Amino acid sequence: MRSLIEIGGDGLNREAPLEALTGFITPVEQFFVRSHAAPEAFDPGAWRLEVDGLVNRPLTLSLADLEAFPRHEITCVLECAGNGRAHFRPRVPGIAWHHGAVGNATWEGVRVGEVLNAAGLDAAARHLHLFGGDLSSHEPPYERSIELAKAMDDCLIAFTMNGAPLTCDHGAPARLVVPGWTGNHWMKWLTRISAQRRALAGFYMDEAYRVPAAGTSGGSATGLTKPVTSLRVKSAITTHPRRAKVGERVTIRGFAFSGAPDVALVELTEDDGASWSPAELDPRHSPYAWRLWSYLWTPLAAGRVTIAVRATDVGGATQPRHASWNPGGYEYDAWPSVEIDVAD
Ligand SMILES: Nc1nc2c(c(=O)[nH]1)N[C@H]1C(S)=C(S)[C@@H](COP(=O)(O)O)O[C@H]1N2
Ligand SMILES: [Mo]
Repeated sequence: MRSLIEIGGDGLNREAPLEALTGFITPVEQFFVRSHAAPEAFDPGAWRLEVDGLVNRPLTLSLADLEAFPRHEITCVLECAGNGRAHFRPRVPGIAWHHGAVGNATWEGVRVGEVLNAAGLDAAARHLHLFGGDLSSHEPPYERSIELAKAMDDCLIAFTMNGAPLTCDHGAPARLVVPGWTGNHWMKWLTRISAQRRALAGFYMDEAYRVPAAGTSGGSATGLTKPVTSLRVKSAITTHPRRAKVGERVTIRGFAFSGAPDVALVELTEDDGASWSPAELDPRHSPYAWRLWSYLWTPLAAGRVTIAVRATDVGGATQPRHASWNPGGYEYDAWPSVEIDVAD
């Protein structure tokens, strides 16, 4: 089993080698970690979640209190908004992720909506402010807010990942799960949620995790930006031979996902996009989970062949040839490609 690769930068940042991401469920040992500050372990017995702000009955919940709410489970992708950043040209500052800051896991927990309703959510609330237990160990503090509509719709306060209690690296004892949205929304070591009229202000809302609101390559004329939210349609190649022989069939494999929330089509090209052939999609899928795919390829001529892949989601969006450059290096979604040397 290939282990995670330390990627450097502030905090704890590890990504998976793409060739390890071949399963429908990503084991915790191969699941990337992105922590702005070195994570601390929390005593689950002493841990409390504060629920306050625009609520009629502010709550202080122990883990046992939280676990008494109805349990829900979802299998979905967690991807860092900066996954692929190392491949932008010109280069951009920030953690230089290759393509392994992504994984697909089963998360179990309770609905944010049910917890907020138990606290008597006020109709005036529009945003949910999120605070984690690593706040004091980082400057500026990693704190964020999320639109209440998304939080109420399908977000979970999760305590398990792939059937086992969350590890400290992944936010134990409880973290937010935001199906179909980029990882920056998935607050770890959750200690307080606060219903508010307005979005939270601060570096991680107003400066980081934003892309140009208009224009396609590098900026809007107006300088307006918007937050990264829904995952873009994306694919990756995890398995391929480096060498092949004319007339001998080989298998190419990978995964694809979208915030749409499902993938409709994965295609491969060996002629730089002039023609495409569909890959076979694995039957396992659920909304916001990734879809494994495989493609049987028989080379017809000797030489070095570049094979590229693109995915199309159920909303009709297709992965672009080139990613849209932006100063934060977010949403890298260009066609992935590999080279195979074909001999006679
Ligand atoms: N409290 C806290 N939550 C956090 C972070 C953090 O640094 N502190 N990093 C966020 C980012 S940017 C990502 S991509 C995901 C990564 O989750 P993982 O480490 O479980 O893969 O956690 C998010 N939640
Ligand atoms: Mo991230």
